[in-house]
Amino acid sequence: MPKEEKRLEDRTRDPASLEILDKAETDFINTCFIRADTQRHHCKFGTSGLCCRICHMGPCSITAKSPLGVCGANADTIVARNYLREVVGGVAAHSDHARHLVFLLKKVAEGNGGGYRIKDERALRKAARDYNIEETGQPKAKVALELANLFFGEFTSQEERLKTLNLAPVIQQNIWKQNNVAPLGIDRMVVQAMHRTHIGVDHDYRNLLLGAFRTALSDGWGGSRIATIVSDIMFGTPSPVRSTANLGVLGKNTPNILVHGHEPELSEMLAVAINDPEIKEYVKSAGAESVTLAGICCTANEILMRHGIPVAGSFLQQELAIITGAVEMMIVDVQCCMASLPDVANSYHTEIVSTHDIAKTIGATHIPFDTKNALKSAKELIKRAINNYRNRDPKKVAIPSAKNPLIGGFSVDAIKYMLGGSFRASFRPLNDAIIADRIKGVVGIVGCTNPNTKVDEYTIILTRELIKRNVLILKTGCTALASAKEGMMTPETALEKAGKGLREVCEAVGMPPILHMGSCVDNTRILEAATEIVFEGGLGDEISQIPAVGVAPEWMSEKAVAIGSYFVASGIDVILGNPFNISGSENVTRFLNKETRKIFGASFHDVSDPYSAVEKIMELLNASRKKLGITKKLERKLFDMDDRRKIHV
Ligand code: SF4
Ligand code: MSK
Repeated sequence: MPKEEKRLEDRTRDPASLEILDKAETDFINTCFIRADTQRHHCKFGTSGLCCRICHMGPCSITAKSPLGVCGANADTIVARNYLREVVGGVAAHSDHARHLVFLLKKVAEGNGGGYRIKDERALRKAARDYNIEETGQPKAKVALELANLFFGEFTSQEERLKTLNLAPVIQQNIWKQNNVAPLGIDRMVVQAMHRTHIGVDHDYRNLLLGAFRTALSDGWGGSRIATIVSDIMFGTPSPVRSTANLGVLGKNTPNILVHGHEPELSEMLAVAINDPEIKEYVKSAGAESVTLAGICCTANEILMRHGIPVAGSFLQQELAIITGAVEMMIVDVQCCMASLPDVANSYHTEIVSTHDIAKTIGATHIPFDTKNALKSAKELIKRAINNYRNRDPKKVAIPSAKNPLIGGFSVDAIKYMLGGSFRASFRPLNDAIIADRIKGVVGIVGCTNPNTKVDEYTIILTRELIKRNVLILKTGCTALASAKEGMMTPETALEKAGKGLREVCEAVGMPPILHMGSCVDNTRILEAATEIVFEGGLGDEISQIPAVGVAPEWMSEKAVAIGSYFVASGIDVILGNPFNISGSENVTRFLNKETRKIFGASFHDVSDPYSAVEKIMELLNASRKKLGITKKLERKLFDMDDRRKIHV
């Protein structure tokens, strides 16, 4: 073991991952964990944000002896520009994902949707009403076309602010207008951000950072929100569903197909195709009873939320899944799919199939996904994977036994139904429980996993300690999968660990204290939930007043930078388990970690240890509670059917 290498048990707390990391050593496979060791001495100019590669007079790096770049840019400008460019990367990824879905909605509305249909007409009509589109008595195709065209306008709008901003509380909208951060069209924001960070344009760090918040808002109240809305219309609004998570979901005696990435079009069709009689017959001819379809990363979250398809693992398990030797095919699309996958697959029989023309990797088989013939394409991919089953080498197979049951599928609609009942869906019982101090507040724990820290550790400790302290947890992305793998997403297990007040509320409404709300694009469901709490009343008139905090414990991607930024700009404090690359500028650090509080009512907080994060979160929640004057515990009052009937909706 090289001197720099971490001990196995310091890499991750997940037993399945540990088992396969051990196998990786035996099989001589280079994984991201080993590469993280060799890359550990990160360049300090990079980590402090002080490296500028924006023009070819440089690259310039700022030091005490050379405090200015060739063009005269100082540390503040360079750090702020780099931060804004990270936000742009995240916004572009989420929003392009949204654009692809809007194209699909349009095709379906025009009758060219291949095998796709509008699965949730209720969601379509609600979205139409939210955007002031007349839907009563109108055929759904007409409504869908009008909505798709409106959404295209959200990308291209040159002078008008995003219509999606109107879904936020009015005070939030006013704050954005007053500070000139209400975004215009998403594409315009992305282009403008790239323009203002070109050499010789915007040098004022405050202006650049406000530009970053504006661009991020075009994701949180633009691209990502649109992606979630359209996914729910096309594929169904999630409702609670049982599933299982971790590498143990892989079948020992079945061909295993993993879907990995983000966009749900293909995975949705694979989830349908897997049950097609033709596939059932085909797999028998290969000597197996059935095919196992499972997900990795956020595609896992998408098909878990709507179909209960099992989760094989989170971001850092993508290579490990292949090393089990039991994966016939891994189908990838966009975002978070490692460049190393074909190299790892080379040592086994796994075929890596890329499906998106903007996302190719040398060594992967590229089979563009044809949405016009989606079912046929999906079936062909499954058959190809089944054909590869005969190449599995039993001597190379080791599937960990670890897997745990979970409940996913908590869209805002689903939470409303759980709280208020089918006929009086409402957030009222939640607001009342917060007011009565049975629930201290709501915390969104989101984001990725990162091999620079012990995987899942921060997330699990934080979640466990917060539910003990009566905090309701909303989760998305790979942090949701961390809890799922740990077995904390079943009502029973989690309820045993929750504090008395939270447990009483959850038992009364039949809801777990940790709610899986979807993929990283679905972080907007957390904003939607915060907005519902405001609209329900009694906990402030704007998002920054409600006792709510966001946490990105083990984040790694540019999308996380965009998400954190739109949370703060929406009035939600954000705890970062690992800091942004901004330490090279005191001014930028102060602005993001303090001064935004005066603008948005929220800021970032760097807290590298989960126990300190718990303290910080409780301090923030209690401060909000104090401001609202809700510090006293009220008598326990459980909502029965009579109470639910009285709820005003
Ligand atoms: Fe250097 Fe300025 Fe060019 Fe950046 S933009 S590389 S600081 S000269
Ligand atoms: S997949 S962005 S590692 S959450 Fe959305 Fe997971 Fe983070 Fe990718």
